[in-house]
Amino acid sequence: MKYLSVYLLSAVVLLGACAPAEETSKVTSSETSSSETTSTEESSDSSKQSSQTTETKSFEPLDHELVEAYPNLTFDQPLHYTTADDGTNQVFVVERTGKIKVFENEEEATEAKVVVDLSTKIDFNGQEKGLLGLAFDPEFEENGYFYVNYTTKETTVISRFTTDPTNVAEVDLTSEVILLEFPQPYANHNGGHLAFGPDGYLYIATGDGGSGGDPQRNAQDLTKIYGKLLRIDINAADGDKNYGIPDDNPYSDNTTGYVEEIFAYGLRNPWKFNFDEKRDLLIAADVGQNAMEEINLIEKGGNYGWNIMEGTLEHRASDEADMTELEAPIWEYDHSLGQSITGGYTYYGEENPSLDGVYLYGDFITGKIWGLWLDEDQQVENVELADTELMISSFGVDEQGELIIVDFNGKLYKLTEQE
Ligand SMILES: [Ca+2]
Ligand SMILES: [Ca+2]
Repeated sequence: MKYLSVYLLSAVVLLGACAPAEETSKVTSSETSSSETTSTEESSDSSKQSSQTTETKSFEPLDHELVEAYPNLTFDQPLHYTTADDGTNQVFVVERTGKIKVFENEEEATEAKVVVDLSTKIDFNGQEKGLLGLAFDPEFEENGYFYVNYTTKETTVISRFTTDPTNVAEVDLTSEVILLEFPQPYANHNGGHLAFGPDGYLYIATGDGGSGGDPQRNAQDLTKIYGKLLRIDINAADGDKNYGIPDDNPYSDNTTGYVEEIFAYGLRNPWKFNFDEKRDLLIAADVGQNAMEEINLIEKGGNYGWNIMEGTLEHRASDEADMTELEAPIWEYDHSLGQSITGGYTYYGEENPSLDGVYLYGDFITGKIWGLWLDEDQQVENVELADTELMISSFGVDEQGELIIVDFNGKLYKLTEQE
């Protein structure tokens, strides 16, 4: 309990430093700019913080309007938007019901072609099942490889398909090579996002297996694949596996039965993670149980708490875990603001300069979109950017770095800065 107190205290301090930005919202920036005229403890606190920061940037976003990005296109339960980053300006949308579609990244696009239809392979009964992820090989232009994450009736499958990179609208289902397949104990919490890191390795989010509260304590169990962020080397097939384990994975070559693919653990249902390569960050949003939605900065080998903690709240004590070893989220919000976080991306586009370097994310249930500013000392400032009617299932970034918001109801949107 001593460790717990220390942990909770430091978590409170962290959040205290962040300030309850949902309440302050735009007020935060005006308070900051008018701090000279106030002499409250708050303003002296913030100036102290500023003096410790070598590069101070106050986060003052302009107003943003939500607009349809491709008014002529509608999708069936879309949950991901991405590119092959191959300079073709094509973009891809993943539909939960099994199709991946491609179209030219033009506002006036009228047709999205089916790249692959996996509806015969997948099972999408249950709200969180289906085709859940898509990532293109870093060498896609040469090898035509892309990777998907989907559920069958009983399992999760991570597999590779091959297409002609010059004509992606033709994929042969027999080109599938399964990398990983593991049972799903419950229909929910299947993670699903996968993406290549700057290290060239493929990262895969798994949920805690499902049910509620992680009854099997999978997320804290290093012998289980659930509740983890995995990392594999798709260029190093090893024995009977179609991939290799990076030598510096935390449990590579262990003799204790730990899952060698583990990169980080203690996650509940990480719904979208991303690499902010400019700042060398791996950011993961983790969906909460009944209380807290969280954003984590993932470090190799880190334990992100679940199901001992839900955000900075104790969820279910553990006799084994050392509470000082748990990583607190960099940001969290309670269920008065949202009930299912959807992680996004750091914005480095051109169209919304006031969001430059800001991590954008949202909530699937309430439709709110926020910007999280993170400075070099990992002090954060959170501002609500939009309160929408959307079911935000994902964010995506096009080849120009512009951010797309994916509405599970079928349309794609973007934020447009108002002068
Ligand atoms: Ca599951
Ligand atoms: Ca956590």
